[in-house]
Amino acid sequence: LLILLSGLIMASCGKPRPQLETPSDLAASPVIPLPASMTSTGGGYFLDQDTEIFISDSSAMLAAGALQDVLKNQLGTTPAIVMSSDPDEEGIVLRLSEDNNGAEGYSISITEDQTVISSANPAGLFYAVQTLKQVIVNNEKLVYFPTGEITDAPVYEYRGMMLDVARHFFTVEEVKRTIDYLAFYKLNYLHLHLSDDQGWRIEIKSWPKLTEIGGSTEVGGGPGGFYTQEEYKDIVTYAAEHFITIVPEIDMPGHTNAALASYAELNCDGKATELYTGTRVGFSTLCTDMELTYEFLDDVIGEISAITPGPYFHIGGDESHVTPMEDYIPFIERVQEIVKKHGKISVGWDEIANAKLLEGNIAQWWANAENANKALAQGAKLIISPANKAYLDMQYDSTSQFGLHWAAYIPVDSGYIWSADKLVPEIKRENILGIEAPLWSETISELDEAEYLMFPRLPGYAEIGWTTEDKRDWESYKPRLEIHSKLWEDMGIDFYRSPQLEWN
Ligand code: TNX
Repeated sequence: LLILLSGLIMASCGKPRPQLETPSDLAASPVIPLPASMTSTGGGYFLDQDTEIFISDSSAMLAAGALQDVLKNQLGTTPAIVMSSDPDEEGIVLRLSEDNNGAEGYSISITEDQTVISSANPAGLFYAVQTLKQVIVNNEKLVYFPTGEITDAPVYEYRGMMLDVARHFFTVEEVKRTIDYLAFYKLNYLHLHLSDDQGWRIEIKSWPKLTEIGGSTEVGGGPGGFYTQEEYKDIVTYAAEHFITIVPEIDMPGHTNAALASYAELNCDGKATELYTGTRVGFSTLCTDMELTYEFLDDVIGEISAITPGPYFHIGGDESHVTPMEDYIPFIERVQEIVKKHGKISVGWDEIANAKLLEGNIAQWWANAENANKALAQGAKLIISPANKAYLDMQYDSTSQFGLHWAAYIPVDSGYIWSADKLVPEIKRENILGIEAPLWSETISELDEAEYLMFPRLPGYAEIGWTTEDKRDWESYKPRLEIHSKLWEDMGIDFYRSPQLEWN
């Protein structure tokens, strides 16, 4: 306290201002994903009981609220949010301005008098708050922002994670916690794998047995579960409040046993299949030459699209090993038309590139570069999710408690050290919509098990999707990641203590 008091000087406004004993260094902040530029001026913008947050437009409210939460923890009091369009307010000013940095970029300018955050859109303001949260991770005693400038913008517009809620069901609360983690790392899409052989997880009002029967179990024979449409809407809203868009997936024509067990009439032979609780893939298919199949899909895609504000509907399309290619191709082509009719853009796993893709549709490369090239040849953009690099359900090594290893073991460094536009020569940055890290759930059934596979790897995928390649390297990333373990502990995340990192 003495040191603090002796350091007080009178600021120009007449209010005593604390001084730092040693210069601060904003540019050394352990921010993940690493911002495009950070420069330090060595001082401190001090926060106290009187600090206020100024916004000029109510659309900045979500970011202001997130900032309020961060500061409440640090200050013990809740800073007020004040409406003002005066750019010179002495406080933290959140400003929506025409400037620079693209749709999701932002800048933060910190002087000893003022902190100004600006962005063209509310999303950028929200990302700036995530950055500030990480800037102050080490600053326990004096509550200040180090002075200087940050300007930042993402490389890719699609930065996602997939959660498989079909193999094992995850509750609404678990999905919301996952959304919190994505938001903290500026990921902006959550792809929900809502159906598979083992379970159907979303209420379809016109086909109620999908959830009554198809939602009643999961891998291992547990009780399964499903989201009512109201619950799904609640997830969508919560995600939107964190600037995250939900991408719903109904996998087809394979991976459909749960639907085929629910309705006998969807089967070519008119007989319902048995529910399935194992982990094999590739044994089921919708009846592709039956008209009812398309009426069914029209209902399913229509009901889900009506409660999905985002632009994408994921049609799966993977591992349809028992659908002959001559049936698969017209099926995928017809389903894309249904998706389009309901106002959505189709995304599918890379196999869909064997069919003719409608303009604007997206292929997700997971296994087969040849398929990815077929998509490119049609002018489609790609989501990059190579299983041997980006699959969160791959084990870290042979001793990992959860996960599979059919594609690779993915230790923390290997999950980080790659670039989406360097995997094969044909696929360049302009062909890529973004990257996604899928988390399949054959081996996990609870959030803390998901956390074990996500952390410490998920922040690496966020950085690959956001930060330019010339700024990414393991030696700079590793110490930042190590510091983040403190944040994970605060958030109650059960992360894996990888031997590749040093944990304090
Ligand atoms: C392959 S990746 C699958 C999934 C499995 C996953 C397990 C993809 C499009 N299909 O059905 O859950 O491997 O890692």
